[in-house]
Amino acid sequence: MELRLLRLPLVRFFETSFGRVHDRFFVLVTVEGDGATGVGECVADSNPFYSQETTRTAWHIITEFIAPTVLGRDFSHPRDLYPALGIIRGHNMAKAAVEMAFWDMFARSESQPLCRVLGGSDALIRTGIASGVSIGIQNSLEELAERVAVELEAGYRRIKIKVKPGWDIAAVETVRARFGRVPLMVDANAAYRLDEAPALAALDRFELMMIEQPLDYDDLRDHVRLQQQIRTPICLDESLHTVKIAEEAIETGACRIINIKPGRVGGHRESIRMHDMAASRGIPVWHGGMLESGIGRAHNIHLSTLPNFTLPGDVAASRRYYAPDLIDPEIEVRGDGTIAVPTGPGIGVTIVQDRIEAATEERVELRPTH
Ligand code: OSB
Ligand code: MG
Repeated sequence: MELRLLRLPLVRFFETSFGRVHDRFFVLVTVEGDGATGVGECVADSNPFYSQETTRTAWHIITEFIAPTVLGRDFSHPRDLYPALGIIRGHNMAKAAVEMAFWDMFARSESQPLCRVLGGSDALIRTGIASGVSIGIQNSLEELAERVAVELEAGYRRIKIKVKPGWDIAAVETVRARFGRVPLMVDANAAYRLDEAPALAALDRFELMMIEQPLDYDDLRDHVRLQQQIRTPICLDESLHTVKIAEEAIETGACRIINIKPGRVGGHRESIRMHDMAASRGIPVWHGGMLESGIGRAHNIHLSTLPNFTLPGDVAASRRYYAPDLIDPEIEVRGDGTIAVPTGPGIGVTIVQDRIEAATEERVELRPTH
């Protein structure tokens, strides 16, 4: 296993309710075995604002705990990796980075595209996945309208705008006034409290597809109460770390839609389980994004081919994030708002090693000790 610490500048800053970022600082995992290699990208950020994990905690957990548990061990299938890490509580982003590298390696050793190994639907593999965009908080409403215009022009199937108290009603109103009934949703990244329910109920008249994670990152109870006071469906992101919590959220009415990010739930296996559980309860899911490079993005595209990913995801073109991306050709969105599923073995994209080297700040190789 090789770990690299990479820093990549974003094409444009990205701002959420917890702040503005200008680059991504992340761990890239490469695993080798069975005559094949696989790569996984850790979505933990340099700060613990979206979740408790950071780039450095992921590095620590992988080197000290995950690598010694998995290296040199026989696994007949990548689905067996996550359960083998059960003694490690949490740290799903660290686990996911290794687990996803393992899936890529497995798919390559079987000479299959990852989507086939994950159980993607023939229809989505053929047509490509529906792509949406997540637009951060901007300096002004005019700037927001410009961003939305550019993305609609590119063909994206759904617009998501980040909101927080003070950047919500006017932002949504601006988009509706300029662009009419385009598929629109908002993401608060836990910026509100239950006593602000009236402000959120005021969004009902805009017929949003959903409001994502309005309340605390670790809450279900207040979301249940909020959903009883607003018509807009609640979608949960931060609150759902395990399939069991997601089940509880559905059963109690804390959400009507689920955002799946493999990093947040511990990798592809747990994402598939969450997807299947939601499908069996008639709850639609969509694929979230974490500003991934083309490597993590490719993993996300393959996972998005599972049949209950019925809503457009936050999986967009490379050029919105990195120029150049770490892969060539980069990921592009087509005029109809879809992204083609790479057809080669594994994640099916070509990594440009020079760009990896240029972005690397630290590197370590880990080997079996037994
Ligand atoms: O809440 O979905 C989120 C980015 C970083 C952290 C959290 C989130 C996001 C996004 C961006 O919304 C999605 C993307 O374009 O990758
Ligand atoms: Mg979100």
